[in-house]
Amino acid sequence: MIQKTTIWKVSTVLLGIGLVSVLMYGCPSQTEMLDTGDAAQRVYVAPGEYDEYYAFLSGGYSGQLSVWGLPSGRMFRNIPVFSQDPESGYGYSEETKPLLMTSYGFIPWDDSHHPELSLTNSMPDGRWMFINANNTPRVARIDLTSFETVETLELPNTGGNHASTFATENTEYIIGATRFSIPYDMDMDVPIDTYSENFDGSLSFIGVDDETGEMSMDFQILMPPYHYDLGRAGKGPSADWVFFTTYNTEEAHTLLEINASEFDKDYIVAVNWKMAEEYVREGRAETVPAEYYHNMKDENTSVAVSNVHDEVLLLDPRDAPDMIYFLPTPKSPHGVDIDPTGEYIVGGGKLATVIPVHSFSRMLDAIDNDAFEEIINGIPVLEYESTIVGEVENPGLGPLHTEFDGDGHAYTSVYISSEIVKWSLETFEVVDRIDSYYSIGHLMITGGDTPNPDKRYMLGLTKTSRDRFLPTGPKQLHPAQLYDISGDRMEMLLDFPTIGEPHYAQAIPADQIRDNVKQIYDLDANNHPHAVKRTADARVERDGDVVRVYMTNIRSHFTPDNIEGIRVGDEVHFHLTNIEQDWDMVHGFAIKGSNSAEVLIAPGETKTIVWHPQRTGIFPFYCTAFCSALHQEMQGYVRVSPADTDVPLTW
Ligand code: K7E
Ligand code: RUQ
Ligand code: CUA
Repeated sequence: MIQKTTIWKVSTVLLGIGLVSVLMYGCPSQTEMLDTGDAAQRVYVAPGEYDEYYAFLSGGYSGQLSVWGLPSGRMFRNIPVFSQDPESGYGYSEETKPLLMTSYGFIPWDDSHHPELSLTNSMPDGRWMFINANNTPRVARIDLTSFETVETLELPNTGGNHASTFATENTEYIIGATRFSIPYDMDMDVPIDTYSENFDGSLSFIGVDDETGEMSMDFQILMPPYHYDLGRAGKGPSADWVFFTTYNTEEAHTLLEINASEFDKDYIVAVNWKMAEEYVREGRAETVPAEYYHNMKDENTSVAVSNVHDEVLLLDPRDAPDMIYFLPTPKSPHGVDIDPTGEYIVGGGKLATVIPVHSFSRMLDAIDNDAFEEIINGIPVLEYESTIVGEVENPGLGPLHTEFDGDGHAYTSVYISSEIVKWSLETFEVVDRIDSYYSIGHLMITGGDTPNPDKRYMLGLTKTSRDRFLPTGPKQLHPAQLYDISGDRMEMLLDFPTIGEPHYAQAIPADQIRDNVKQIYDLDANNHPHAVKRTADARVERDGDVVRVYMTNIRSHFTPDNIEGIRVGDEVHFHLTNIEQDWDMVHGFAIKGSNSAEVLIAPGETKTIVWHPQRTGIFPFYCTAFCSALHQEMQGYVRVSPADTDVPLTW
């Protein structure tokens, strides 16, 4: 039976949507129009000059991470992380395929939302970048000397890892959490309507080795069956804590858009990770079965290797007191963000009419005074009044995410009313607002999530472009807008399309990493098992049906370039070593009829692509990257004969 209340709620939602369209189409523009020439000047980076910042934008459903310059809005690189990339061969080459292995097998795609730079004293140190996979829960590490994905780690017993990746003060941990509650034992086959009895939440603490960056699935915390949306680490006084937002504390499993919005408040979860770590050290965590993959590029050979694990440490808050608290927060909060001083914990209640601001010091007092409303699964719920210090009024409709300028202001993205509101951390009053085009998700201020923001640029990552660019059909790229926030008012400088759907982004001053970036892979240090470092060593070897071609590439020749004696049904491994040692001197390799991809091989690197010839004939292969005036000559032939041929193997 459909109850009246449901009908009422449905109509409120519809009313909301009506309001949304008014706001989206009818909203009078509040944009501070800069003199165009002035805006152009501020984003202009002259030919041959460098940008001030690297910006890293998550790719959302492209599963990638794109690298841009600020303020120019020029794209430098698209780094494949969780998705195969036929352009580079990532996820097709034998060296990179293991990075996409999971307990569900090889997964060629994912949805990546939140990039995070590694931190030292809560400031980006320019060593690594981490990013999450939302769908088949994983985290990845990208090496910022090569801008390549070097490691992926699967999160066991998790249903969608959205709250990742956020780093603690010195990257001791990267945090993760289950977005969708599911039975903690993932193989459990139960009716969905036993949600409240059988489903669980979990938080993940992924350790990061300070020297090598290598990740490890250190422990998980068992939580009530809510949805854990976003995480953030504290800083300064709150550096020992991490925070997560929850929604669906209603424990609904159907019609969530209505049923998970019923309560006035959900929670921000505050976890003392130092204490959790101590409990784990004391042996209070239980070892439970958990199958997950940990894949990493071997430093020596540059070949990724998969390791399968079968257990994880699980801490139950009922056995670990004084470690976790719930801070009631209106209403289905999405983002949680911590101000530069580490004192304010800002929620983004996407359905709330205010932006709630909690105080960390008041939270500690409330804990000391046992100001608890109730205790859920060993987790005390603090009284709302005991932690809240401000409610920003009139923030617009649908506040999501907040960043800071270090000058006493916070900037919150507001999705439904499609704007950014700037408010004071002293008075909690809105002091400025500016339109976004259109429907903003995250925003990112240069250093805006650190203790020491640069009050320079703000990037708004918006969901739809509509009329902003020349139209390209019903589906267009998601835009980003660059704002100058150095003055009292926000000013829009630039509007540009991006790759995939950027959710969050990170920025770092360019001179902090620029000089550490590798120009080549050192050929002498190439210990790939199938590398050939001199043209004289190039060769072809057969072992049963497996043929290995040890091939060198150098301007403008493949060695060998004519191969005969390949048979239908063979498995042919082309091991390609680019023996150049010049910056940016890449070669590509592609062979006709291959159903795999090409590979691009960087100077000094070895990459392998496997080919299964299926019919006889002459198959040309060639270099796909225009590498010299004789690039068109960089080619070869493979002769494929019947399976029972007498043609000898020659090259
Ligand atoms: Cu708000 Cu996935 Cu960070 Cu997108 S999430 S907007
Ligand atoms: S060839 S430079 Cu096809 Cu003219 Cu590329
Ligand atoms: Cu090598 Cu073109």
